[in-house]
Amino acid sequence: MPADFSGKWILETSEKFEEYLKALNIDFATRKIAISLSQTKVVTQDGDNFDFKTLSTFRNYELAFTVGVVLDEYTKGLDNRNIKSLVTWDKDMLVCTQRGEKANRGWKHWIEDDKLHLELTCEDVVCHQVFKRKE
Ligand code: ECB
Repeated sequence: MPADFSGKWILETSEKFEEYLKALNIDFATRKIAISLSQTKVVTQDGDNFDFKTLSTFRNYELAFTVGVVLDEYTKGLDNRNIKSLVTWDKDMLVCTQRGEKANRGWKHWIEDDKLHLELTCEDVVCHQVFKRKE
């Protein structure tokens, strides 16, 4: 059985998120808003087909993808860049590489002790977020 990421998850801890935003060239004012937000991930999973919604009171972001299929992603409302994203499985971890202007960009998701973990990487910065199940 592959890992099951589906459900509603609420942000519990976030390390180096502002540094990550800086690496993406997000301006000071937007960073200050972004780091103060509560974020909710709503994940729908059907085999290798995923839909990730990242929700907040400020902005929302949605990404639908199939594992193993390269996708043209436009990070609308985030850093507004065009990237080529590819998500693959590494054991029970979802690994996304985001090719574009920014070096070493990507993310990883895994589940540990019923918490959803997310590592967001850009250049030499690694942000680590942990989400707990909502209701
Ligand atoms: C959408 C909630 C956060 C809103 C922050 C608003 C402005 C900040 C500008 C750029 C931020 C860049 C990234 C924000 C970090 C998290 C949002 C989703 C990042 C992402 O790629 O999530 C993946 C993995 O869960 C699925 O799309």
